[in-house]
Amino acid sequence: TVNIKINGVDVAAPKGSTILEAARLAHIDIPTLCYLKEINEIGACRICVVEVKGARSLVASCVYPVNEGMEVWTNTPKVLESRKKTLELILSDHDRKCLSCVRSGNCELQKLSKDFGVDNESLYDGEKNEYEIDYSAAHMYRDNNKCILCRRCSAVCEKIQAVGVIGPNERGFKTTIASAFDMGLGDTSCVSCGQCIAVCPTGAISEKDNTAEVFSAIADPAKYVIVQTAPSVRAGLGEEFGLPIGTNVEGKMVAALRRLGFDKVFDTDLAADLTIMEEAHEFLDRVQNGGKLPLITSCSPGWIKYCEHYFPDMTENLSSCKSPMQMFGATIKTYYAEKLGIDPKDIFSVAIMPCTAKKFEVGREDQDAAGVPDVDVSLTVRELSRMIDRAGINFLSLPDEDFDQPLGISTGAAVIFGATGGVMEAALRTAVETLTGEELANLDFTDVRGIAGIKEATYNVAGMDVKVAVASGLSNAKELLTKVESGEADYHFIEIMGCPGGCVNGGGMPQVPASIRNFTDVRSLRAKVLYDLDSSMKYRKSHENPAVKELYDTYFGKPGSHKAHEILHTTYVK
Ligand code: HC1
Repeated sequence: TVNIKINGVDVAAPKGSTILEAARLAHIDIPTLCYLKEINEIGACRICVVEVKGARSLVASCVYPVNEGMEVWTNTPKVLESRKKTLELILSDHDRKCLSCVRSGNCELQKLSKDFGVDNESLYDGEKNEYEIDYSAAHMYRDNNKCILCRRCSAVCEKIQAVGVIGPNERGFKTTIASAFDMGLGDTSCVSCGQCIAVCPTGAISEKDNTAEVFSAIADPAKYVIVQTAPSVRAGLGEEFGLPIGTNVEGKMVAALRRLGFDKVFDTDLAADLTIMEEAHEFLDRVQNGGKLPLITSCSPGWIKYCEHYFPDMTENLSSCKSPMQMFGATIKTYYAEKLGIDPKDIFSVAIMPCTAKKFEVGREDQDAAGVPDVDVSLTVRELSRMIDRAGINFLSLPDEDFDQPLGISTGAAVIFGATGGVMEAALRTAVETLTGEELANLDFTDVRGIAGIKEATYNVAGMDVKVAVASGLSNAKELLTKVESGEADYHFIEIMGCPGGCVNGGGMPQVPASIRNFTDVRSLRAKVLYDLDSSMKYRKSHENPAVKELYDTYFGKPGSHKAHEILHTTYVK
């Protein structure tokens, strides 16, 4: 360790720590703006400056390493004045329409401005850049008038997602974050993962808001409006209402959706079980009949788009299963429409997702089993919380309610889809029991759990060694697939999720400020909600779901049947 003093207090910090990290050990939060741990450590914004004895000027604590005997002050008048001036300079070229900004109330720039007493936002007003808002992508917009050039978005896009479609253009005062040649984001190979939105400190990047369409559909007496909620939504929505990260709000979520006026509140989890039935069947079929291996999961639309753009030769490895969201939408507009005796055109199908790529996915080709879109609108968790606020629903005081039946019945295998490794574990539970014809003694496939970017395991199933791998975050997917392509690694079955940690860390989940995110394992806290649910559920295997059995018995026939293929499967572009 290294011994230093911060604000006169002795601190022993591990060698190699930065001042910022050492200060945390002394229970002092130094404010940051551009800093994102392990993603954007560039010391550029100068909000985290501190005084160090003997240093000629203030230093950026996020990149400055501690040395034995160092003395640091984090709150001197000089430090406070410097941070305030930095904020005033940022604001001089910033669109300050804060009242109506989508991030009002959870904007990191707004909070710092208040904390540091910025009382004149116009102090350094002068020449200003003005930018057109880029609405070209299906899932989001970028408003450079609110961009503070922190570069968190471009760092996450390039380093974590291996996509790299946005970055700094021009220099000096003219610097902007944009795509190559200032193309619209919709014209690039952006995969719609929304990780840039998750890390943006301001309102410069946000999902396209589709809440008005949903309010209109609910108000339209001619529409039967059905909502489904993804596994991860129950593990994140509470954060929007001030609950701690890792709180399960399934019951209140259902109650809120009912009070918003949806005709039926169903659970995407049921379709996750359906996905397992189809995908496990597809896997066994490919193994037994010499089909293309490894089979790769297809639930995550950001991953699918990445595969199509960056690994086109591997699209044949993708499972032909639609994602659970789309399977659910398709089931609603075929099976359930028939059951209700309603024209599928009169059903409005809404999905609440932790994902922005789902907004893109609803518009993909071959996602319209009944001749109309399987899902009409996909909303992020943030949009749902806006709807709840707008409707005056007091979320925290709601009772816990249950999903509607029968499409609200699900299993533990389904709810863990939201965490990286969950789809693999769910598939293994069903594939192993199908192959061996015996009940598994232990349902927990712990080798594929946890937030490691790449996980591998081998299971002996009915005499065959089944090699599996799991990757989340697209740079991890790239690393894994590069090895598969070169022959360095060979697997039978791979799960890939576009966002690091899986859907619990999706681009549509509540935004966690860097001050918390940098020092908290948000992914594991949210994933724990799902694993706890799994272990407490009555049914823990997809093939035991009574609603799924009923669907096959009365409608689809068998997994992989012609009808199942027509309704529940899809195609990809190369
Ligand atoms: Fe996901 Fe999925 S788990 S993709 O990660 O397969 O978004 O939560 O809804 O479709 O079920 C997301 C989550 C979600 C689908 C399921």
